Amino acid sequence: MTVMSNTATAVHFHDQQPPAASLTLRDELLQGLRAAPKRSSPKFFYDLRGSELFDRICVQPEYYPTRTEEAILRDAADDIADVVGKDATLIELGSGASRKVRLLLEAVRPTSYLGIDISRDFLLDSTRRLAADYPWLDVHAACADFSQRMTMPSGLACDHPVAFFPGSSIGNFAPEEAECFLRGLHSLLPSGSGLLIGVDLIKDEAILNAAYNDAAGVTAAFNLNLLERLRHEFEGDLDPATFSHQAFYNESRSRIEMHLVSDIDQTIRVSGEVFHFDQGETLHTENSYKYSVEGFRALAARAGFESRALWTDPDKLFSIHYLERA
Ligand code: AVJ
Repeated sequence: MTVMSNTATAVHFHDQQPPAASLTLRDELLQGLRAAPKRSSPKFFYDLRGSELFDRICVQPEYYPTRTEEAILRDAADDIADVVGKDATLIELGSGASRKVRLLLEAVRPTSYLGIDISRDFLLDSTRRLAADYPWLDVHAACADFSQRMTMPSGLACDHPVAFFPGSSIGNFAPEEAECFLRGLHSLLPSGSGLLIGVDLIKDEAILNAAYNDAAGVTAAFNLNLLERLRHEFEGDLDPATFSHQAFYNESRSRIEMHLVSDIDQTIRVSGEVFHFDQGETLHTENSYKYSVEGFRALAARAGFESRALWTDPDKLFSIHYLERA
C-alpha cells in the first residue's frame, strides 16, 4: 500500500503487525500481575497519554539521555556519515516521531529510510512528514513489533542496510535478552551491515537517580499512568492514588528499576481477575540497564557485531556505537 501525503512524496507502508495483538497484550499483562514478584513490561507505558508523558520526560532538566544523545548526533554527524558510507538504507527500530534521524539525514544522505514502529498511526504520521521534508529520500514504514521476529519488507533497496537504534531503548532488555535481540538482527542483516546504537552509560548514582525522579514529577506521572491504562483499557478496578512512584539505581545489576508501590494492603481487580497487594508490595514496571563502553562492546561481540566507532559526550553520560555485522 502506498500512502500519498499532501505533497507529491509518498510513504511505502508495510503492515506486519500480527492480528489480534490486543488479546496477546491482555494475556501478557495478566501473566505479569500473577507472577511473584509482580511485574509489567515497559511497553505498557506507551498508550497515547504515556507517549505524551515520555516526550515530556525527555525535556526535563534531570533527564540527560535525550539531549545528550542529540548533541552527540549533531556534533558527530559528519564522522558518522564517514563510517556509515554511501548509499545506505537506514532502518530505524522503534522510530516513534522519527526526530533523531533528522539529525543524520543531511550528512549521511542514505538512499532510503525504513521506520519500524508498533504504533501505526504515530508511525504513518511521522514518516509522512519525513517524506515531505526530505523529497530525495525513499521513505518506507513498517508497522511491526521489532522485538519479535521480523522480515525485510519487499520493494526496499537494501544494498547497504544500517540499523539505527537510538535512545538506549536496548536498556529495557536484560543483558541476555539484549544479546539475543542483537543475534536476531545479526540473522536479519547481511554481513557488512551497520548498527548505529545509543547506549546509556554507567555513571554517578546521584545523576541516575535524579533522572528517574525529576522534581516536576513527570516520570512519576508516566509510571502511575500505567494504572490509569489498567482502569480504562483492561477493566481495572483500583485507585491509582493508593500507589506511589519508586525509581532507584540497583548498582549490583547496573540498572534503574521503576516500581509502583502499594501504599496500603489491598485487593485490586484487572479484567475480572483479583490481585492482592500487601502494604509496600510493588509492581515492577521497568528496568533500564546501563553499560560501560567495554561491557556493551563485549555483549555486541558475543552477538556477532564488531565495534567500528564510538562517540560520547565530554561528561561520558551517553554513548553511540557503530558496529558492523561480522
Ligand atoms: C525509553 C527505555 C530509554 O529507560 O530512560 C524514561 C524510558 N523510563 N524514564 C529510559 C524511561 C523512565 C527510557 N527508555
